[in-house]
Amino acid sequence: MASIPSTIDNFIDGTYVSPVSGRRMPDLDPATSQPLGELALSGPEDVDAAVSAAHAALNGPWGRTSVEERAAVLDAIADGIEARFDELILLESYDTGKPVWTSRNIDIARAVSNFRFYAGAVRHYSTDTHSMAGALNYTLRRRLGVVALITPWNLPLYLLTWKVAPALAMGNTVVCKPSEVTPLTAHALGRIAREAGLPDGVLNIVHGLGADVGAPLCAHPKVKAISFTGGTATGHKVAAAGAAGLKKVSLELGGKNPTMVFADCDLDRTVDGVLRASFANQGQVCLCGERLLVEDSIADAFVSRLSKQAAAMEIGDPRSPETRFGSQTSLAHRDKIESYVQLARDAGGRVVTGGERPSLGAPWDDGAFYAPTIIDGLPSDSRPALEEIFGPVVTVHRFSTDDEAVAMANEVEYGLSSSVWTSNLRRAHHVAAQIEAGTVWVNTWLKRDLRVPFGGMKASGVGREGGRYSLEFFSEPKNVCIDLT
Ligand code: TXE
Repeated sequence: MASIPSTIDNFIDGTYVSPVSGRRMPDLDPATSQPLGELALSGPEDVDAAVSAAHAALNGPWGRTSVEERAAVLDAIADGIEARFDELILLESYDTGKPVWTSRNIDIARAVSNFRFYAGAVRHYSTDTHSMAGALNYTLRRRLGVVALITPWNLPLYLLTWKVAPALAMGNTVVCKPSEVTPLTAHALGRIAREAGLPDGVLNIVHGLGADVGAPLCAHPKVKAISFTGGTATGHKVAAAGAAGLKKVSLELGGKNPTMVFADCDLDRTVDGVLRASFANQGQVCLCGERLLVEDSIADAFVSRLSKQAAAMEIGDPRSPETRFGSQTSLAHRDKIESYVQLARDAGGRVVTGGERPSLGAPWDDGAFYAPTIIDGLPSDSRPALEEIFGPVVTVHRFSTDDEAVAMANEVEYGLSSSVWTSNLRRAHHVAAQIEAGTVWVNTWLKRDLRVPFGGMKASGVGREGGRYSLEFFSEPKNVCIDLT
């Protein structure tokens, strides 16, 4: 089995330490419900120790590093992740229930890319000058100081490194709060960063529950900014804590993303693409399309093809290289998904495929498995069609005109992403411009250039991360005006 630590301790000031309270709780393998290790249940005193270490490190060697020195450390961390690639793949799979195929090709691969990308981005980042009559203005960008990075359980190392890399690139020190559901790869990152030469106190990781660790971290007076990815409900709490302290806050929250399929789409390519957009990572990606909007004339045929491919997905042992569909990340989350399917049934929805726990035999029947599910016949304004389920459940809705499709796409409170499948170029541009979402993919899904602005609007968040957007979030601009007369 992967080198899973028996105790998952905090990483503060360059060393692994137990929580002051000594309290712990089991970290479970969601595919079998077996315990993996004992997670530190930290509290405000642990948060304070981590923030103090981060604050002190600002005035240590890290505070005197150049851009090139910081970029070199980011590259060294990427090397360290690569050196432990197979170990991290297994840790992520055991912690989340996702197949090792997903962990290898999505999660850990992207963790390496995040560090390599921001090493390059900061090397090439430049600021502005503004020349005026009799004076020259130039913009300096300085680090913020200690920043809080709070992340969820669906893509643990992928999303944590997406925040750590740019924050460090701009010279900040960080206190990370990974999800209590999936602590293992964050735990491993501490050692990797230390061995890569990151000075003690620059990266700190505090484990525990949101209310006990996340909330005091957001409220801490020495924390200058918060970057949060998680649910919209918690996002409201984080925003309120940030506002109280006038802190910069970046929120990447939930979504209820429309997948819009027009009759003139390339059918084979669209069925494959929509299958991924619907069920990648067991539907646990904030960018997944849970609302399938299909043009009337092809709807029955499209749904039939999609459900056949969904039913054929290889579900089972997440550690088997053939598996493409693992377990949800907790029993509690699987129960939430199940409750929405029941709600859909009660509302008259027709389950076309899935809608049940697959029977996989021991030890998987004790796990949080749920079959990929497609539900037809529900109004597009019913609760299962409007609320974020965050699992492998897609509701189908029909439209007959472009305007109707756009209206259905925008009727949700969220605005994170959308995918549009059509061969009509004019329609693609026109529809993309009208959809209320931070990202619109056309004839593809989850194709990611890390330089682009990434984030949502409405209930899906505030702010954008990615490329210079992240570098600028994690820094403070200052204008200097030099009189030349
Ligand atoms: O997220 P939470 P959860 C959605 C999905 C899911 C719902 C809740 O619908 O069902 O969010 O998931 C920490 N102050 N997404 O419970 O609660 C918490 O410990 C500061 C979408 O995982 O948002 C964890 O580390 N921090 C999402 C992190 O916040 C607090 C991906 C996220 O937890 C806190 C995952 C507080 N008061 C779930 N309370 C996406 N956008 O990708 C909790 N936390």
